[in-house]
Amino acid sequence: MIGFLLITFRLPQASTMASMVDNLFDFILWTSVISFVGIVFGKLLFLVRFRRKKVPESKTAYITGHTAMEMSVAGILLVWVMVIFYFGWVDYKKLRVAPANSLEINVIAKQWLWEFQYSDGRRLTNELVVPKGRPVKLIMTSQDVLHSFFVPNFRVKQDIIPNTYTSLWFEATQLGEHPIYCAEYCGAAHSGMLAKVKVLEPDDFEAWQVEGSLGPMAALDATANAKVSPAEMGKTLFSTKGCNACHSVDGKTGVGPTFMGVFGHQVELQDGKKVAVDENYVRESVMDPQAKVVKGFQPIMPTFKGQITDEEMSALIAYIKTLKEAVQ
Ligand code: HEC
Ligand SMILES: [Cu+2]
Repeated sequence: MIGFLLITFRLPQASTMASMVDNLFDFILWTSVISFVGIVFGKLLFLVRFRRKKVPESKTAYITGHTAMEMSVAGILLVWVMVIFYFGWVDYKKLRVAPANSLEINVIAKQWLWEFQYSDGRRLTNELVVPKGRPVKLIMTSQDVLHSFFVPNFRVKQDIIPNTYTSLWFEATQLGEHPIYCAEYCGAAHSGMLAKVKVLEPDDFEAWQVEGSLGPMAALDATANAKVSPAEMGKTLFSTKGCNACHSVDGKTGVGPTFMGVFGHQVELQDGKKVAVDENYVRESVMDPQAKVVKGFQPIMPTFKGQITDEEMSALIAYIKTLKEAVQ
């Protein structure tokens, strides 16, 4: 039986999400199996019990309906669906909201490979190294088409969309290597868009960070060897791209708002609406400045569309993030 196969060939539960997702899956599977068996069994029973006989005993009563029975069937189904909904909702919230102390890693997906960028400037291709027992938040974008980041052993999956950031988090519980797949058809070599997550003990992870192994592909990349962190690169861009003409980083208001302490907070717009300053908001503010204009400022910021690459954008965001601790 399918259920039996699914239980027998279960993938390793290698993250804190895994058992949560599996439990809900099992609940849906087994309640469905039970009701399927019940329905088939009932049908067979009725088939035999009410078959046409040579000598009719008596005519079956003409039944037009049975309110109590109909309501109770509807009621049971409603409760069943609501239980699924409730656990789906609780799990979904856990899956969506990364803990505040997460280790942040940028992910760039492209035809047909994965690039992982750490806050210290380290980059890896097709290999993601993470510590065990610590939440990891991936901030992901695509350089070309739709992709989807999928780690079956962790039971996590998230679409990756060009020109916008999506995120995903997990906490690995099993050491070793776990495969990463692209789960959104993205062209000829989609099926070859493979990578792995390498989970290390926290101590080994720290040692790895210090030792500076850059991965097999990174050696080919001159900028990777330089190990400039995204935040440092962003700081440079902040003046080379001319952001500093209008924005300060020390709290002073200029032509534009200061960047000190804005990231992760709410900002009020001209129309009175409030928005959270996150990766997508910053990106939009730079690429399409007039889409959301901050209250008290003129809509005079020029667009930087076509002048800032995805990588530079992520670097600017990383830099703006570092300015958030300065206030409070
Ligand atoms: C000519 C001046 C000017 C330049 C140059 C400029 N900006 Fe702006 N920027 C503004 C103004 C004015 C606003 C506020 C009005 C608005 O939201 O459009 C703003 C708003 C923003 C916001 C939203 C801030 C908030 O507090 O919500 C971000 C993010 C931003 N700019 C990023 C940048 C970056 C990054 C650069 C450099 C690549 C840059 N800006 C260059 C004038 C400028
Ligand atoms: Cu892909």
